[in-house]
Amino acid sequence: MQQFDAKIEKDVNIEPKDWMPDDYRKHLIRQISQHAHSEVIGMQPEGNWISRAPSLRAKKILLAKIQDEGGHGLYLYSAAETLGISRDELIQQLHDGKAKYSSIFNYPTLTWADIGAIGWLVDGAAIVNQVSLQRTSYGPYSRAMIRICKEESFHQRQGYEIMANMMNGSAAQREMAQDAMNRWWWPSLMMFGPHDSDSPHTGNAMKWKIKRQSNDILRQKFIDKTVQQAEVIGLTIPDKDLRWNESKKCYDHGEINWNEFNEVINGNGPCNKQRMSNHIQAHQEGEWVRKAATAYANKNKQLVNQ
Ligand code: BYC
Repeated sequence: MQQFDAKIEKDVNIEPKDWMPDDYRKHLIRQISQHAHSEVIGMQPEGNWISRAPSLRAKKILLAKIQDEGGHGLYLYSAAETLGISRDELIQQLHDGKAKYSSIFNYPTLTWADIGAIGWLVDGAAIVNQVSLQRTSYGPYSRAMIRICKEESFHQRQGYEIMANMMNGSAAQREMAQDAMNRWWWPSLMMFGPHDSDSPHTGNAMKWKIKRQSNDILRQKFIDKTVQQAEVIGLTIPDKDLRWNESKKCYDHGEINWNEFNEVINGNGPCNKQRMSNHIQAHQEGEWVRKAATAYANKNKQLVNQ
């Protein structure tokens, strides 16, 4: 325990074979697996628009982005597996409702502008959180974050480009972009989790340097950065209480609807049931692929050993 504490104190990464307290291991399995599930479930709202992208260029970019999200899920499942849990167990926890995924992916993508809003706001919020997590204390999670952040910055730019193009377009396109902004702004703020005073896991997460900054600090960073980006392209943030606070040098903002947040994370958001049933169906239909891949890998192992 003393060696573990000393490493945390000196910012030395904890690696899979190092001794670690059980609660640290459990905390990481919970957070990393929820993060992995979010990446994979997050492919669904965007996948909804692959066949309806407005140009071949837009379609190619969207396909590449969604493929990246699947890849992020794989890096993260691999990081979680180093803690002694199998991929099958992690997926089972998701299907049994024991593991969560990000609240944001329970909202529908109604128009093409929603793809812009996801890239700009959702990936933008994810980047703020993940840049901070690059310095998390668990080595495999930290390394996965470094790689993921590089790709997410492209995602954020593709979303902003869609929004900027629509704001330069017709009145109907500007209206569509503003409508997407109105629907995605508050759920994006909820991605950072409850206020610090209501966050049961933040105490341990900060003590063990799993989280380097709290939910509220990261949310504030995201707001301060995004307000200016919205202004540049002429979008209005749907918060009447949003104003610059000169003494604090940051934006004050209105209260988040925590009832809505709690409903969504407890399975009652607009798309929770659809997201889970799609995931379960895809998992069942993919069983033969997993079996074939495992058989192929085992066959190769046998050949090497002969
Ligand atoms: N949604 O004590 P707290 C992406 C839960 S995907 C759902 O503050 P913690 C992308 C929380 O789990 C990137 N649940 O917890 C993909 C806990 O419940 P449990 C997603 C939430 O862990 C495709 C309870 O509320 N990013 O970028 O200290 C396309 C109390 O919360 C949420 C990550 O996953 C939520 N928003 O802090 C496009 C980041 N918030 O577990 C883009 C990694 C809270 O006790 N995760 N809860 O049942 C984290 O940084 C932290 O886990 C959180 C929560 C900040 C989310």
